[in-house]
Amino acid sequence: MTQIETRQDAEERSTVGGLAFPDRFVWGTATASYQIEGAVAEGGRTPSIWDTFSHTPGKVFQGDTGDIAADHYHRYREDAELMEELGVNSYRFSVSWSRVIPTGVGPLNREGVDFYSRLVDELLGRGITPTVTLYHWDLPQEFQDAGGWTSRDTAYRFADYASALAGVLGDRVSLWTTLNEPWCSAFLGYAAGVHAPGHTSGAEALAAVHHLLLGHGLAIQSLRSALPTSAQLAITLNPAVARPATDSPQDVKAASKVDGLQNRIWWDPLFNARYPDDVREFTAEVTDWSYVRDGDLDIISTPFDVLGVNYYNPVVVAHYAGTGERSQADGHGDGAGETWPGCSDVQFVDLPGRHTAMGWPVDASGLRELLDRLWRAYGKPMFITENGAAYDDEVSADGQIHDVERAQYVHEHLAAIHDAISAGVDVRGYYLWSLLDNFEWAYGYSKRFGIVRVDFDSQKRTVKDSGRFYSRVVRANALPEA
Ligand code: IFM
Repeated sequence: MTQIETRQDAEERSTVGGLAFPDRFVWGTATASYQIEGAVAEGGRTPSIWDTFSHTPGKVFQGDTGDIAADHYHRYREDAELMEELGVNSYRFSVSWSRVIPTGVGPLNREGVDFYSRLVDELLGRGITPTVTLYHWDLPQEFQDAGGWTSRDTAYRFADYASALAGVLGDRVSLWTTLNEPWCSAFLGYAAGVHAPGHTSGAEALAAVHHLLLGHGLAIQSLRSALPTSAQLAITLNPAVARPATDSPQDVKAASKVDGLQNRIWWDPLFNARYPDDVREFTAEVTDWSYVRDGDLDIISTPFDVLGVNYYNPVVVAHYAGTGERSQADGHGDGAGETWPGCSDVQFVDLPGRHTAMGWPVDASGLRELLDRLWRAYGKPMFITENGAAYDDEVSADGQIHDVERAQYVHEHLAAIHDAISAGVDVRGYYLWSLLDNFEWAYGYSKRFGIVRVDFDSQKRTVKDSGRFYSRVVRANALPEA
């Protein structure tokens, strides 16, 4: 333990008068396969849609790709050691489908499985509980060639993959998440065109919503039958806190549309086996929803155990009357397409105050509000499966990264979670996004979310001040006073 203070140091510094978290609260960090692994052509792995997209000129900032990324495929031991030094007790990572089942169908690829198996063993050996996400956006390219998530078949193949992976990791992994942020897969991938596969069709995005949900429901069923009864099953969503810019009925309606496409289009089918009427109505201009078949919603609403919540910022929404410049400050970049089908009368208004390097406002009250809403509506235990911030870090003369703003961001959001727990909301853990600086999708390596800096030339890892701050919180199981 060279860089990070010891448990004893931390306890001494700990938090007299601070905010204590419940016993057994899960303290983790999160990553995703394509963002950190690299080794895209090793061990039998075949290309995913993100390999194709990132290698297409003009799609990713400066032509960056995940070919090497943080080289985690070769450095997973070092990264697990870092986590142990930080003191985190859980690690959420995603599995590359095309690494474990090249081309997406067929038998398991032993080399691919071995990588994740070794990773899991390494973590367990260090007292870190592995949490698996099955799908964090890197669909095998062959499925995209056959329609991707617009094709019903992809949902069934996803369930096969879930079942196969459960068979090899299920003896050691107890928390499984099916999809990560399916909103991004559907709307950024098929409507806005800023994520793989880069399509710009509202109709495709809505078909993708349905098939992602169907894939989730089928995967929950196959995981349930393949895993021990103690396994915890989840889906991770990125719900919006969509605030109307004013109390005017038009702004309220605009915010409700965003709420419909980012929240209720997922929540209603998952928890109540139906799609929201208003969403079906205002999207009728782009789709007839004929891909929803009898029985699908029963599958989609198959019960799961815990809800994964990814939260970064709230948005402010206003009516757009069709004249003048339409503000698009929804924080997802300028796609060639329309991110929000059926919402040409909606615009996004920037919030005043602090922003991260993504241009996202810093406002932890949104997380507090969201947790309250979800808990009151569904009563499902929750994990914060992602939360964190990108800033333009600088390496100081002392070789360190004094990222005060990131630590402050984490502090404020943990305080919001603590407040929610104190009010009776069942939040069981927190996974900071991200352990490492990594490939931030269309932004390439220009945005750094890590609490550990990665020098992408040398692959050297350096714990940032935010990492030291998080380590103190984790070890004390409490948040120091601000
Ligand atoms: O990097 C992403 C992650 O892959 C999904 N959630 C949001 C993060 C920050 O943009």
